[in-house]
Amino acid sequence: MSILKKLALATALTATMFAASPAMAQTKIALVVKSLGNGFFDAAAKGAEEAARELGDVEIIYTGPTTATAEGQIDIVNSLIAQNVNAIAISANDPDALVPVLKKAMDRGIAVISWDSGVAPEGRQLHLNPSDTDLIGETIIKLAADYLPEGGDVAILSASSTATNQNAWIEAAKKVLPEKFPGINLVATVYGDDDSVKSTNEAKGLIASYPNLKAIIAPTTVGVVAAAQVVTDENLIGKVNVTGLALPSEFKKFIDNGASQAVALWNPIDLGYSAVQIAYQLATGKATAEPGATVSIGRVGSITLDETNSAAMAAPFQFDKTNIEEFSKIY
Ligand code: RAM
Repeated sequence: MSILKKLALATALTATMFAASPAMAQTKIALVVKSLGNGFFDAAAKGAEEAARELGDVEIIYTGPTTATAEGQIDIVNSLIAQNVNAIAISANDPDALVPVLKKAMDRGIAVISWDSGVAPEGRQLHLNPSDTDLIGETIIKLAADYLPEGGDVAILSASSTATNQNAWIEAAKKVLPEKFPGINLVATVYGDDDSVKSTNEAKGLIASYPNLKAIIAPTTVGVVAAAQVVTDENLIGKVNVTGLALPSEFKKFIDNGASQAVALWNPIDLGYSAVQIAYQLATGKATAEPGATVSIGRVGSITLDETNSAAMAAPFQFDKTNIEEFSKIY
């Protein structure tokens, strides 16, 4: 080999080493969402990037399937294991279907948490709920009941039928219905899979099937927009009130046009930020997931884990015509 070639090779090797070393020092955290193209998760990803900047040595891999299915997420988790990520923070499309692949990830030394929509305890080290599940369950019914003094028929338009978070909120809602909201009659629960087209069709179906429907409660940011658009298009403003969990930036126009009186949500940016703070600490051994442990979530505060290693971030906010404009500029 000529001296020039040797020199060139040495330079190339050094360049590779320099390029590789900062990357090797990085903690790679995958934020796996239910599906891509959902504004709620895009807002969470903003928070994740903010946490990464604050922590300094973190790379965020924001990923998810194109449709909200467990199968799609299983493929993604397998490829993240192959990429040797340090942590996986997942909002799961199914509490059980992901357990085997997430166990495999933990066996390989990858820190695994669920956030937003949980996986069963054996498939993760910790679960971060956005807010208290019972509180959200009651809030979504109250949002409808507040504008139905005489009571009436309401229906739920959910995300996918296996989504852990929506199912938990719906169960909590059903628990409080008979006692706290005796006039509210839940006539149906349907599933739009966090897909705009399917959610639109399901909302249309509800309106066609239940002529006395007074409110559609959609505890999903995708479903709530679809339902409000249907109510708008079918000239039902003032007849059917749409409510649930909505991203102010996407939903402001339906508070403005009266298709909805009020909705609620926690801060999705803070949720993504908190998930990364937690995943980072578990991956680097700075925190341990065990019942009773207090884990810092940076600027958002701290959480204390219950007996299932779960905790809730913060209370939801309510948005109506007095404040949605302000919040719509943030998320
Ligand atoms: C959708 C998703 C997400 C949920 C929000 C409220 O974006 O289903 O999991 O938390 O709605």
